Amino acid sequence: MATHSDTETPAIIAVMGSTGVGKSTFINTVTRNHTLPVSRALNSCTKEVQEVRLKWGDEQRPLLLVDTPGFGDSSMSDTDVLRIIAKYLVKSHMAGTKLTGVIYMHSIIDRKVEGSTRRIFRMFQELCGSRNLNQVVIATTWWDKVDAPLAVEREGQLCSDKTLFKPMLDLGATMVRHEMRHDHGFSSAQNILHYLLQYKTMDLKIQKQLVNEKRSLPVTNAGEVINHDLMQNARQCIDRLEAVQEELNSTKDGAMRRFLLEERKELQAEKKVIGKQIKNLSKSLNERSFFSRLLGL
Ligand SMILES: Nc1nc2c(ncn2[C@@H]2O[C@H](COP(=O)(O)OP(=O)(O)OP(=O)(O)O)[C@@H](O)[C@H]2O)c(=O)[nH]1
Ligand SMILES: [Mg+2]
Repeated sequence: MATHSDTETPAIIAVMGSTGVGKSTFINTVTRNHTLPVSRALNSCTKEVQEVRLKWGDEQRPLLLVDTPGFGDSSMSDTDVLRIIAKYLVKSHMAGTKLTGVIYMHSIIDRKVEGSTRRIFRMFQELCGSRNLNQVVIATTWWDKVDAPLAVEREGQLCSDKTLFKPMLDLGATMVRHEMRHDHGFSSAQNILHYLLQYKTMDLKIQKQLVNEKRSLPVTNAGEVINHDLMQNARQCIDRLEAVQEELNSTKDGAMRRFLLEERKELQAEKKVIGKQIKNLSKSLNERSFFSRLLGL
């Protein structure tokens, strides 16, 4: 039987998603060892992109699984996480190594899908590009901790809601249950990889935009999704601050003034946080030079 040599370019599959959904656990399960740290604590765990090499199937095909930091991280903004992933994708694109598939993990335990998470879904779609979505598997996790009927109901909503996974599924992405109840999820993980490995390699939309079109991260479509909301939040916060100030100027009622002063304090704190995020963003704007250096321009 023909075997694949060690020097052969490996198939690459990246794993992305929010923090704590089980990305590193998935990779550890496939490799049947615990190379990657996982955390039971409330803090996010993976801070950098990490590659894990293994041999796949009877043919011993070289395979590279790419673990990524989770969105909604307890110590990094989503922009920071996107920047870390984008850097990795640019480097690998320039090294001539291409992805064969992407797994997006989502925990079925989440009782609500917040606006920030829905934004990550949209960002992820833009990161991949519509044409590549047939090489995307959306894997739901944590089935063992939710009542089956409830989990199935949530899964149905995830599939049918236009602000959740419906747009990606309509464009060819596949949604599967990654259940850990049987063999700790080993065969489930194998099925997902097996499905993705049938495809040829692809260029993600964000790779094309960063490398071929030489865009900077904030003006890629994925970057814009994250920035758009940030700018909108900033505008809303400033408008509300102005309105509160006007009300304060026009009322003499003691109780009302105390209430408004409290609200102003909260809004000022929120403005400070948004300001920090915008500063972070301009840091990534300067990455034009980082990518230019990388491109040798
Ligand atoms: N019960 C249960 N626990 C899970 C499942 N998937 C992951 N876990 C646990 O969830 C915790 C976090 O898992 P990780 O693999 O570190 O999650 P991650 O997505 O890599 O998180 P970040 O690195 O922070 O982005 C660990 O304690 C895992 O054992 C699952 O399907 N069911
Ligand atoms: Mg992790």
